[in-house]
Amino acid sequence: MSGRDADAVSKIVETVARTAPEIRGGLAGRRRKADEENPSGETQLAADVWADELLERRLAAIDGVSQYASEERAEIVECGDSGGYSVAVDPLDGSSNLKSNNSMGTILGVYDAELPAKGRDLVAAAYVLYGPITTMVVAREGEVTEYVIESEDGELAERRAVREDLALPDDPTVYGFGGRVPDWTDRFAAYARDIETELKLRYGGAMIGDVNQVLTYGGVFAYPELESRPEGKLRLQFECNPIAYIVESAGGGSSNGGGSILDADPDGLHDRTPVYVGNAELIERLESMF
Ligand code: P6P
Repeated sequence: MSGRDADAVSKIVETVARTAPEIRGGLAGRRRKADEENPSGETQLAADVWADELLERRLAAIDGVSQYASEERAEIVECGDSGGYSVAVDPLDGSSNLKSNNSMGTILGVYDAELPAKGRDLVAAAYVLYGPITTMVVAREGEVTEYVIESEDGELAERRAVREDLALPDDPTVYGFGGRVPDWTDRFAAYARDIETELKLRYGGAMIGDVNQVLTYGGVFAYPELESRPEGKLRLQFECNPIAYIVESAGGGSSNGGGSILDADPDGLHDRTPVYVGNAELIERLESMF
C-alpha cells in the first residue's frame, strides 16, 4: 500500500500507550450501562463508548492511518488518505469485569490492508492490561516486548521496557477456557479433560488478563467452539488476530480448530471465531484431536 509512513506504526503504538492512563483514570465514573448495544449485540458500558471515542479521535488523526474500526462500532471510519494502515481496536476488552473490579484490557491490531483483513496482514499488535499495574505488550517484526506504563495525573509519564524478546516458557503451567462446560463440543471437552489433569485453572473473564497469564507462565487460553455457537464468541479482527499475532511472535501457536488464526479469511468486520492460543505443543495437540 503506498502513502504509508514507516514510523506511523510507532506513532499508533505510542498513541495507545499515551491514552492508556486516561482510559484507566476514567473507568471509575463510567460503570453504568450505555443505551446501546455493540455490533455483536452486547450491552455497552459508558466506559466502552468513551474509550472508543477517545481512541478514534487520537488514532484517526495520525498521518498514515487510513481506517479506524472497533468492536464497539458497526462501520469502519475512513480517515485521511487511502493506502495507509488500518487500525482495529477492542477499546475495553472484558468491560464486564468493571462491575467486579477485575482486570481488563485494550487490544490493538495494525493491518497493512483494508478491513476486514487477514491476520497475516498485521504489521503490529499490542494490548494494554489494566491490572494491579498498567502494562503493555507489543509485538512487531517478530519481537515481543512488555512495558510498564507509568503515569502521573492520568498522563503517560514513561513507557519502560521490562521484558524484551518475550517468549512463552517451555513448561506450561496454566489454562483458561471460556464458555459453559455443558455447551462445549465433545471434541473440545475431551481436549479440556486432558489439559485439566496437567495444568492449573486460571480464568478471569477478560481475554487480555488470561492471555497475559499464558504469556507469563506458559499454557493455553481458549474461547472454544460451542454447541450453541460453533463460531465461538470472540471477534477475529479486534481480539483473535492481534492476540494470535502476539502469541505466535512469542514462539507459541494459535488455532481456530483448523489451522493458524492468522490464515483465516474474514467475511465480515465483526466475524467471530473459536480461538485457541498458547504453547505450540498444546495447540498441536488440540488440532490432532479436532
Ligand atoms: P464469558 C469479554 O467480554 C470477552 O470478550 C473476552 O475478553 C473474554 O475472554 C470473554 O468475553 C469472556 O466471556 O462468556 O466468560 O463472560
